[in-house]
Amino acid sequence: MPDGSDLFPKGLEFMRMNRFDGGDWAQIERRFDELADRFGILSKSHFGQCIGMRESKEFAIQLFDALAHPRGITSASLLKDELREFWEQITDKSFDVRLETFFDTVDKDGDGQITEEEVKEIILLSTSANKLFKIQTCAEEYAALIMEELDLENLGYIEVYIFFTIHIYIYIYFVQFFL
Ligand SMILES: [Ca+2]
Repeated sequence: MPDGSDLFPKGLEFMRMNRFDGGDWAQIERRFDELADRFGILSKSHFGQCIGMRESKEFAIQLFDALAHPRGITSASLLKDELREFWEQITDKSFDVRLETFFDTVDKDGDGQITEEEVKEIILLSTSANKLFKIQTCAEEYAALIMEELDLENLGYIEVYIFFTIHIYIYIYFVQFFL
């Protein structure tokens, strides 16, 4: 299995250890202490800022949900220990762990399937604001292309096969690369 470091979609660069500019845990912890309320609870809306993400707030929220869902966290807030777990997952060096995080982030409703709408949304959310207008006009076309390539049996969704996930991953990378 390749480590995938060259295949990372631009919108997910923060997951690469060497591009993650949120700092080490001590820095994240300091930001947590600043941003959390007096009970030591960090609201979901501060999550992206706390971990030092450059992506949009909407993207950070979708990532938050992807990390919260498998842990059974349903509140829109985090304790420091939970944030530490989230942070460890997104900075994990294992390709499999990062792929899983990526899949869960795309699979917004967490049903284990990726629909065309979800692909379109992740393309939009992982795009930097200055390119957004250009991408908005193409996102539909790209999402359709990805579905055409990966939804081979015309089910209307892509199932959780790692093989497919890797392909989505590469597709989104190239879609952004060429824009
Ligand atoms: Ca889904």
